[in-house]
Amino acid sequence: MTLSRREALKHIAVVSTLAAVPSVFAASPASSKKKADLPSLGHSPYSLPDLPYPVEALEPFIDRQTMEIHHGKHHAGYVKKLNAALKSEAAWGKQPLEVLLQSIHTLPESLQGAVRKHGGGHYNHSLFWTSLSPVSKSPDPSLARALSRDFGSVNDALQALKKEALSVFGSGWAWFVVSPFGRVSVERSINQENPVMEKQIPLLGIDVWEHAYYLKYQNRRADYLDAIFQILDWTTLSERYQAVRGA
Ligand code: MN3
Repeated sequence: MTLSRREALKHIAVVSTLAAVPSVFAASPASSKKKADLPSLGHSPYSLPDLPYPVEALEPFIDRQTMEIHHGKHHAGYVKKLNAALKSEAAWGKQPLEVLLQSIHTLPESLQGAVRKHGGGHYNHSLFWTSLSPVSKSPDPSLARALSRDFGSVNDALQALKKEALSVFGSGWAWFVVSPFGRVSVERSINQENPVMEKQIPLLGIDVWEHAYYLKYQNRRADYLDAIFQILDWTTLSERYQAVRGA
């Protein structure tokens, strides 16, 4: 399928505004400047990324069975359905996932629903797995200073994120987003929508779909959030923050 001229122009306009938006999947601060226009999730066909730790590594905070189903079934399902939707969309299929998400309002109608659900699902979970670690340290001075400036303290920032996460009705996500000037704020989204669709830069997304916690925590979403805060990968979050600040 080829883009109409009008669609193509709209698309180019969107893409040209994206060059300055850094990928949050930068591998390290050293490479972050080069990553700005090279999102590492790439373009279709997508594949399910490996977890960056063994499937049971986050116990007792997140149990093995939840991780197996969440990563191996739910996330895998988003990848499969996203690939299926993009298979017949030659032009859009070559675009990086972040570009598809940022173009959500101008995508052809036939593609919009699939990118919103499964593109968002693939992006959000890829970000989520790499935001957790069995070895949680603490934010580096630059991120700690930003959180203290914008919320009062690192703990106040987490409490603000928790409040936002508890206010998600039904399935969705709670987010730390970073402005290009380094200001951090909290947001929430429904289903698999995310800040990228609003051209914002996510630093951290917390999955509050029941599939993320129900086996172990049942209806106790607050307990799940407290557990997640014990296993945040502050090293990666700090690198992401620096990548945005340094871009
Ligand atoms: Mn999920």
